[in-house]
Amino acid sequence: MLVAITRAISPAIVHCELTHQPRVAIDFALARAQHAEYEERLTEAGCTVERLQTTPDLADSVFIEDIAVVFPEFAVVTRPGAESRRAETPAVRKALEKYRTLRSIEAPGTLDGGDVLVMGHRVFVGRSRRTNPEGIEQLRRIVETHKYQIISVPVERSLHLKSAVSGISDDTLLINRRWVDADVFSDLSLVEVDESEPGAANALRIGNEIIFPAGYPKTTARLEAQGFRMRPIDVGELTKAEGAVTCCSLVFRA
Ligand code: CIR
Repeated sequence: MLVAITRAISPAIVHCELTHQPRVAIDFALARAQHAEYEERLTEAGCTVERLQTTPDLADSVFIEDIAVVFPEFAVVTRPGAESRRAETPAVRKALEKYRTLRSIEAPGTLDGGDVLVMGHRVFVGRSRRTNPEGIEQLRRIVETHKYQIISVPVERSLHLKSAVSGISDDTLLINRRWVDADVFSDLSLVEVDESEPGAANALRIGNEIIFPAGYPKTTARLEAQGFRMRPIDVGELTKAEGAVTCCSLVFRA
């Protein structure tokens, strides 16, 4: 069974963390409708969706990807780089403990799941504003016992590694080369986002389907031409909070 854990949008999303974008008004009702549609896409792709509740103080709770990294053998509960997000972890821990043995990132380490790109047994980890070298080192110690290799990647031009590059098949990445150095991915196939759509590198692959933001028609057409099965979704309100499609779920086989 494929499980997708999501988390409700908090009304405090209007006070969310912002790094690269100016604050613009978020229509809460529309954001909720878009999130519900996103969950429908997950269901259509074969996932059983389990939505966690939120509380009024957890501004960024919908972006659940940052709170854990789920491997087939175990899961790691993170210590998010933004202090305002650390209170998101207990509910996610509780939800995951019925599926996996859990490990944790501890202070002074910080790690956001949005910085972790798993491709087979290789784990690319963004060294970013949110993920520090100590967090990466802790992750390395946790995963190496299961034969995963950590590759640390500098991230300076985007919030997370997966804002700049994400997996769209077992050996293919969708990448914005202007935001991340592509050399480290040289033995994988790379599809570049259209130059006019720098935010398009975050795609959520589920099996043979790609859940993808509707606002990037040129990159969508490019991927369709290469045979990818695109499932567009309007996540415009979540984009205003610097979120995209991978960040709103934790998808794994139960
Ligand atoms: C934050 O800055 O933490 C949120 N406003 C957005 C997090 C997006 N997460 C992700 O792309 N993995």
